[in-house]
Amino acid sequence: MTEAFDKAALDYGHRLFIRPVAFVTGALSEDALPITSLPEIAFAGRSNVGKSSLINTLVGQRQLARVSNTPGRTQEINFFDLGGRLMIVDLPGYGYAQAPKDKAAIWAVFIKRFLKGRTQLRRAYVLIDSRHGIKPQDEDIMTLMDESAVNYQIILTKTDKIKPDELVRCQAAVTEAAAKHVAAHPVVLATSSVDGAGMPELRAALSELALPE
Ligand SMILES: Nc1nc2c(ncn2[C@@H]2O[C@H](COP(=O)(O)OP(=O)(O)OP(=O)(O)O)[C@@H](O)[C@H]2O)c(=O)[nH]1
Ligand SMILES: [Mg+2]
Repeated sequence: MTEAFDKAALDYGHRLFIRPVAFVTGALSEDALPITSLPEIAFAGRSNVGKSSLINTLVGQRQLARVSNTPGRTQEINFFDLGGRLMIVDLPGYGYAQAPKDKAAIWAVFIKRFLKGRTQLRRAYVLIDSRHGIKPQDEDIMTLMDESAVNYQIILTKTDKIKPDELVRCQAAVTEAAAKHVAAHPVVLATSSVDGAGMPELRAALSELALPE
């Protein structure tokens, strides 16, 4: 399933994302979370799936969120204020096998409590590597959000790395899996931070969740 955005919606999204974006804070614990009333959207997903890269491509700044070849790079919850209209949240990745067990467990609790308890969170995005599809840790996070009534949508990443027919198959399989989750948006977005695929549509979707102009 794809979602159609008309030119006006795409333009509106474009206008939001040319606004200045500012790093607010990186929170390592719940008491360090910023107190704001801005609507928030958060990017969640396995370590190395491309969360920080997606944020950089969305806002058109190469080094806003820290990107790394080393999985587990983003260790705190990072907040970015987009033009005073939307807070973009970069979550630490889950499922990083090499992380020390105790550290991984602390992150998992922190991420889960954030997703469950953050009242201004309008929508979470669960990023899935288009080469790998949905993994058990993704299922866990999705089930947790179903149970906590957190709206979320799946975004396929790194589509520049697969062939068009592989993308069609992956999107169909993931769409079918999403349909089994009550809180999942039925549309699965396909993106690439390298060639920019899916970015205008994602900007348009996010602008609907932001404070109005
Ligand atoms: N080809 C390609 N590579 C990508 C894409 N997005 C991210 N990458 C690469 O994947 C690696 C991980 O990207 P990050 O954005 O740091 O991933 P992350 O999900 O933020 O990782 P953690 O913070 O460790 O959870 C980097 O080497 C990126 O350059 C993409 O769309 N296409
Ligand atoms: Mg990251």
